[in-house]
Amino acid sequence: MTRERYNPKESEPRWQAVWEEKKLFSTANDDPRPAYYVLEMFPYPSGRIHMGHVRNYTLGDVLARYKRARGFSVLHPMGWDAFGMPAENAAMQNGVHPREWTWANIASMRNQLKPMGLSLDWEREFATCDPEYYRHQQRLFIDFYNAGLVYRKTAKVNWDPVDQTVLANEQVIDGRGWRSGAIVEQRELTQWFFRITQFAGELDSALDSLERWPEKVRTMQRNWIGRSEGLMVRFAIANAGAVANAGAHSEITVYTTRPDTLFGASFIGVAADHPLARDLAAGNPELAAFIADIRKTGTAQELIDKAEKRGFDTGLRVAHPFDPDWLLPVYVANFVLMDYGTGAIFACPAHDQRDLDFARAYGLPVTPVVCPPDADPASFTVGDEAYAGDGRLINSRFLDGMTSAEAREEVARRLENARLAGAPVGTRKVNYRLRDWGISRQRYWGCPIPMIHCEACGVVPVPVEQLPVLLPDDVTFDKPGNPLERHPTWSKVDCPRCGAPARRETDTMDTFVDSSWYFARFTDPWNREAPTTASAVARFMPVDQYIGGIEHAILHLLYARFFTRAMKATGHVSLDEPFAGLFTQGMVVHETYKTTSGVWVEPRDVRIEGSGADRRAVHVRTGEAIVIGPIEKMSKSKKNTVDPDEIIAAYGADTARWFVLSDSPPERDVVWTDEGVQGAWRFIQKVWRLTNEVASLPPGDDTPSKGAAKAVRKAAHKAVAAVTEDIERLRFNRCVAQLYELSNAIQGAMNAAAEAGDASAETVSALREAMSIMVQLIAPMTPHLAESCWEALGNEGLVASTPWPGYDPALLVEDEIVLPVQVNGKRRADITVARDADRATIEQAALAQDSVRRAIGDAPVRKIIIVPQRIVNVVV
Ligand code: ANZ
Ligand code: ZN
Repeated sequence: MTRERYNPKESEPRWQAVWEEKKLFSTANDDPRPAYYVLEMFPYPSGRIHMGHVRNYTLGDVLARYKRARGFSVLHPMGWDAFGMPAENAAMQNGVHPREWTWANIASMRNQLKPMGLSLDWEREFATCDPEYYRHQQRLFIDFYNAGLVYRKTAKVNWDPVDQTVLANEQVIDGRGWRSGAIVEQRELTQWFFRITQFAGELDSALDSLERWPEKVRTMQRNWIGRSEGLMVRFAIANAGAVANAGAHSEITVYTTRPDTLFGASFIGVAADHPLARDLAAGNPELAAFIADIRKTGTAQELIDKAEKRGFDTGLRVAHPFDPDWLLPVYVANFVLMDYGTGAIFACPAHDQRDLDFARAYGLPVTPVVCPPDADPASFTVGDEAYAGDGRLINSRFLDGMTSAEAREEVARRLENARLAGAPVGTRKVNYRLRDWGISRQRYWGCPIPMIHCEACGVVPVPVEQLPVLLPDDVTFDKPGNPLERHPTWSKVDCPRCGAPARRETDTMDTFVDSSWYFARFTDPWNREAPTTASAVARFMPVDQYIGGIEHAILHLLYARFFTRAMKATGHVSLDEPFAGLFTQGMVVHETYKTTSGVWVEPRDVRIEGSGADRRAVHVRTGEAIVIGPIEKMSKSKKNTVDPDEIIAAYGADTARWFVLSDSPPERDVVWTDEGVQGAWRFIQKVWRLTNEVASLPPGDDTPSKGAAKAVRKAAHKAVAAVTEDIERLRFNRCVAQLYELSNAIQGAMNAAAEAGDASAETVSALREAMSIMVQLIAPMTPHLAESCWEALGNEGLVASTPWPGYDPALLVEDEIVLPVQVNGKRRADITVARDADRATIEQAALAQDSVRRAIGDAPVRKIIIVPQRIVNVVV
């Protein structure tokens, strides 16, 4: 009997070599079996993998291995999201070239990933910074351009003064650059845009069809897209002649979602960039100065929402659409955005907080017109807080008494029929908050935009046969700004159309572009002619299960959904939605530690002593007392990280994998603890010990089994059913619990058989069967251990290529049931009887109970009611 400890240092590399040699995880595109595509969000090559990666890839790997065992041809690839600022920062700080830095990081991270034993198809690996990848991205860009999905416009942009680049609105968080943390400024630049708004409606409505996406993510996307139904309303300008430069304007069109509040209108607000404001400013230096001033705030919504409300009275007056004698002032207002709706609003201060703040600042009327359901219409007033909800209309002439919904409809109907200069005053309109995606970045380490600017021809795409537009190698990083722009020759080219000297575009693409189609490229990364191959896309797409962090719930996923539609429109794929199933995993978190003087200390330098209320920490080397802080996401800044390399070196990959799967549901955070890791390690040793005990059982003799056989078979078959269902639903922590239970059942059966002296053939083979099943079930999670056990049990081949076990449904049926017994409706006892026990047996068992007999006493039993499988009632 082997009593040796399981040694992952020896077995893990050995099994990895065997899998690789047999090319077990290479996926052939012409495999006749049905395909299953599981993908984890690919990593940025920062240099080292962290526990978040370990968790993410383990989750995907369990599914990949399971689906393979279920007979699917599984596509499970890995690559690198390799462009981006950190490489340039490294170049600036350490003088290392971004390319070298990136490829060196990729090499070391690949070396860290391989020991995890992930069942990846490494033959499909690519990095997005490889010209063999980005040339195809340039091709897509040109195809999108020709399809009208890419355009250039001058726009106000968010400028990150530290990274010296433009940021998308999505990349501005609390008014700061998402990467640099610098306060964002506003600039006017000519930029390249993807026309994501063309698909706004589809991107919104198709969310309903994504049934295997978390509801939370769908809601976040829905809010981001921001569909609203409203009304365009035209207001006639009453005094254009009296205001300088207003002559060309006779009306202002606003977009409103609250036409019910029209009688609460107090003023009109137009954006600083509204054509009317621009024209008026040309004749009014004071207004021009005001506009220049408010431009300093960034373009991001949250910035504008937070900024103090400021306005400028243009002197213009417009007529209320329902009352030509009611005139409203027109302000240029800093909270009105040009790129939403029409860039103009009517303001109703009582029912919109921004309007209210503005009205209070400028002394404008505040008339409530919607009375909340719980307020008294006669006395309802608005103080500092607008009432934004629905209610009953007041102070609104013919709308009075209507609900908000009725009033919205009534106003829309009337204004659709009213005329101004021969056209309807009101038009219904659906609007989206979503804006087009600005992808120009003034950076070096990104995919070059394949466009050429010619004085005579304008913008000309690089001819497709000349792709890729390669990044030059000889660039400098000694000053901020775009190295491509200051390169002496790179941007100097001849115009492909007329041959005249022209200028290459020096902007590169936002790195979110790179990750917007990599999943499609994985289906055929060998195609040199085109970004995708129709048959491969058809075979593998959509991704059956995509797994990644919730931080990508909006941007990355929305861009990928847009790209898939744009690629369909340009003939590169034939589907709309890239990810049929989405799973967002929780984070790996850990306690934080500090010295008493407030310096962060790494977990590896801390020893925990005592437990419960007495639990305390000391520094391993100095013995000084350490303060235990809250549990937080592992981060370098708080030094509460645990290095996967160290864990794998000490315990092996299987222990790390088992632990990240075991402690909490995969969508929740998992707390990394030393005790947890120890527990995982002990379980792995236990499975190994049990395997060897079962493997060394002598062949059974022909005495009849003493009953242990059936119990252990039942436990194993039940575990198959339960683990199968739990894996299908990604409830891996429950699989872990099932497997703990099964190991206990096998151990129990071994002990019982030994005690009873039961060495029957039936029992021995039941134990062997149960142990083999245990090994098969655990294989997706701890694949190396499983191979070693499979070998020790003397089974054929590799468990990694063995079909998933089935189960015998008959063994899942409980053959005994518990029935409550009542006497005159009062519960007195429970009896355990065979599921198919007959009436007489049940009656006899019920009446044999002491507590039942006592309750009956001397009274004669009048009848016994038995509700089959449910209850027994004795009536006296
Ligand atoms: C009058 C009104 C009264 C409004 C009221 C709201 C409350 P959503 O739902 O997000 O589409 N709005 C329209 N265009 C704007 C712009 N360019 N800049 C700033 N605000 C703008 O928002 C629509 C509402 O936002 C519109 O409805 C408009 O104000 C404002 F009690 O019209 B509302
Ligand atoms: Zn030209």
